[in-house]
Amino acid sequence: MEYRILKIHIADRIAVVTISRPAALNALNSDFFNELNHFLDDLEPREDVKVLVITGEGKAFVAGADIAEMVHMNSEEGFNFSTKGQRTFDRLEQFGIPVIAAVNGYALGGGCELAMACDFRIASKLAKFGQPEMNLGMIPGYAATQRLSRLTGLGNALYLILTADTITADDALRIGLVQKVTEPEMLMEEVMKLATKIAGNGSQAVPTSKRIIRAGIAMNFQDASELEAVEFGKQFNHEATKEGMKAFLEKRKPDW
Ligand code: DAK
Repeated sequence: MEYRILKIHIADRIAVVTISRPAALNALNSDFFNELNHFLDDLEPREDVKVLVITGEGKAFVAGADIAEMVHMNSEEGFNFSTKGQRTFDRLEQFGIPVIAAVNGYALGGGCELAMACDFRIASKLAKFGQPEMNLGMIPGYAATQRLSRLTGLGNALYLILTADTITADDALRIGLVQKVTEPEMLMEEVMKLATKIAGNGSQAVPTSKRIIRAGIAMNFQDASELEAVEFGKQFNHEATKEGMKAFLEKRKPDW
């Protein structure tokens, strides 16, 4: 597929996807969802890629769903657009490798929801976050009503969605919406450092941890702990686990 919106760079076990529609502040349209799904189809079976990074080109990460496309939709098209977006974001959340949002600028509406569907959010000091849908007379549609409260607590989710206020990266850090804030010029360096660190950790242990943490949050504590025990046991079938323990005992770095 020829990508018109996504720029893709894969090296050293890390895939970086840059959303590139800067003239529209990278607003999410149908073509974006088609391209991202196509890319995820290609990436899914690859064993050489351990971490996915998503960022935006220009002054926005993503300024929301594409209002210019949405304004012309009838109810059936709106339903299809909604379904496609929700499935894509769920897919990212469940994707087999960790996904990092490198939030370089505006992350508003669907853009904030995209960042929240990723596993971590590292933000430039210039980033701004918000769910401004109320200003358009609508509610969030890509799960902000659910993910924002899980990430930041009920009060913060109610505040951000009901006021439609935009907050700074430092405030996003304070409420737990992002994990780290960097100087703008250091953003990609910090993100690549984090991605490299994760990519170098025991290869099956990273995706397994992600899967269990995400599955466990929807379970009661006892069932989730049982799931952990089952998965913990399965690891002993993996050479990587044996190698990690052997390397510790032999006082050397593991050879993964
Ligand atoms: N969609 C389309 N175009 C957008 C856009 C967007 N979300 N945001 C910005 N643009 C376009 C602008 O129209 C402008 O285009 P031209 O006029 O140059 O052709 C260009 O990007 C530059 O924007 P500005 O001139 O406005 O730039 P400023 O620096 O002055 O302002 C801004 C930056 C981010 C503060 C401002 O652009 C802004 O307020 N943008 C809209 C932000 C917003 O309201 N985002 C939320 C969108 S609603 C659903 C699922 C999801 C959703 C809805 C339903 N279902 C499941 C049903 C999600 C909804 C949303 O995300």
